[in-house]
Amino acid sequence: MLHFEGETWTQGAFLREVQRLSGCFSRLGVTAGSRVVLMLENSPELLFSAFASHQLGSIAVPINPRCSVAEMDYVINDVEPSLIVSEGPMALGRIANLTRDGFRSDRGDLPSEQDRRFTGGPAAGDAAFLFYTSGTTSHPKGVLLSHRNILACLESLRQAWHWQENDRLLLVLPLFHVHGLIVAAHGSVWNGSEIVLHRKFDVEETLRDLQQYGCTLFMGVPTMYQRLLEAGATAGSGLRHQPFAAEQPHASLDSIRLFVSGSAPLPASTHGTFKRMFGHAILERYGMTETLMVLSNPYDGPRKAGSVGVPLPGVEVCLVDDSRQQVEKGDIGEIWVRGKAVFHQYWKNPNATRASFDQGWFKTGDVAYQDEEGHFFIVGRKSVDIIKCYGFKISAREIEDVLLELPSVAEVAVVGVPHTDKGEEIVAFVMPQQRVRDRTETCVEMGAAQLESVLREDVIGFLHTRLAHYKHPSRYFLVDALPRNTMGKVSKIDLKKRKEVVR
Ligand code: MLC
Ligand code: AMP
Repeated sequence: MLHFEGETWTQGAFLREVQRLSGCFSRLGVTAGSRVVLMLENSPELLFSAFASHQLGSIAVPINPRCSVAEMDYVINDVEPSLIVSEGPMALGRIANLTRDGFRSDRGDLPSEQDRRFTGGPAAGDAAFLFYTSGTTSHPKGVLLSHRNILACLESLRQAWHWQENDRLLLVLPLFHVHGLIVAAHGSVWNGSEIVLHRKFDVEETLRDLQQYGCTLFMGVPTMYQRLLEAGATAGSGLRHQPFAAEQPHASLDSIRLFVSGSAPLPASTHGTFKRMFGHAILERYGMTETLMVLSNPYDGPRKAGSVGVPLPGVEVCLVDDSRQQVEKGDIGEIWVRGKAVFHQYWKNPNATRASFDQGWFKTGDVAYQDEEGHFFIVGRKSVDIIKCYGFKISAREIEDVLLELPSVAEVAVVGVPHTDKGEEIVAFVMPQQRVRDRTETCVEMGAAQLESVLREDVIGFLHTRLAHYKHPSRYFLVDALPRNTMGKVSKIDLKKRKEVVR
């Protein structure tokens, strides 16, 4: 059962929509192995399209519908789709473009051979999805996930989280990343449970529907939990119920059996306050687009605040030092992962694929230690160039390369700085081509408007043409020089620690 903005689809109605669409896709030229770009806001149509693509054995490529034109061009050139499903019409040469209106009005009959189900369609090893994810390089890479990868992850989560047919999930995560689309949406379909889908996360609608629909499951990124706490603590926030007493669990969320957090570190304080305020110990888990879900706190047994738990069923994890040796308990090492859910290749990028595996292990780039009981604690990432903001992975290099295209910019360094709501916020240090005469300090924070007047360029307008909004720096510093180490490389660690930056 799927609920969305007052409409409901039973399992049968859901399947009929999927089948109708797979017929429609097929007539538009989609075949096994061809790519179908899904550029839609959260909606039932996005889910129907993904499953229609699965039925045809094609590769679904979900992308952020609010991405910039440049980002969209990059993905479209990379995947060469045969179909783009979007909100509105696009002039894209020979690529078929199915708009939402076309989508709703297509009532064509189905070819009978396409009457296949999720598991009975393409062979389990065939590619199901291509997700674009940022790395340490400027452009995001396409992660090719097979049906086998996805089913391995979903089966592991079914066991670990006791996912059942009578569960009802409130789904507010964006459906263009694995957290929303694979873990939450496909997880629900795999278990035959219900979805209450929201277009996007809104605190009050979330609190309302958790109660109104009697939801049993909720999955979110730490920002969402932080905002739920703020709403809970604020009197007169428009909620139906009294403001929650900090020391008393809020009874109206009783139908929920599991709150899950992932995609970014959940601060131990958020875990503690949430437990006091709502009476639930959030279960934190760790994963990655390339590996799907890896570590999880236990469903039964204590959930340790600040820990991402232990390996999920069917997943092998080890911690490795710089000389590729496994570290002792308590010591820090890079997380390496092996298992059926781990992807096999980046799209058209054999060099990146080769570089990210070692003897069959995928090297995550995340750094952690294990306590005496075997629970993992993430301490950071190997690369300072990866930023996690709102649970989105962002490449500092990508933003730097865009800013460097401005003629007024000589050098630039982008870093992630801790932030209560976002997890990390994006901070840019900009060194202009021309020294600014009336300035004596070497590192001055300025708003975007002031930066534009100093640089005499439409910085923000330019960023909009190139990057989705969540990748735009939220703070700018004008500098005369960037700190460099003995090798001449910009020392981002020093920038992150600058007294002007730390709030
Ligand atoms: C958004 N913004 C816009 C805009 N839409 N600005 C102009 N025009 C528009 N149309 C702005 C927002 O105001 C905000 O700016 C910024 O863009 C970020 O947008 P947003 O993400 O929509 O922000 P917000 O609405 O505040 O929502 C926060 C959020 C959301 C946490 C609800 O970001 C979210 O759903 N995040 C989930 C990410 C996720 O699913 N990650 C999983 C990756 S998979 P400003 O200036 O206020 O910053 C993964 C693997 C794993 O990591 O382990 O799961
Ligand atoms: P993505 O590439 O968007 O799939 O993001 C994956 C990355 O998110 C991981 O490599 C981690 O850096 C981060 N991540 C996911 N879950 C957690 C978590 N629970 N705690 C800390 N970091 C996390």
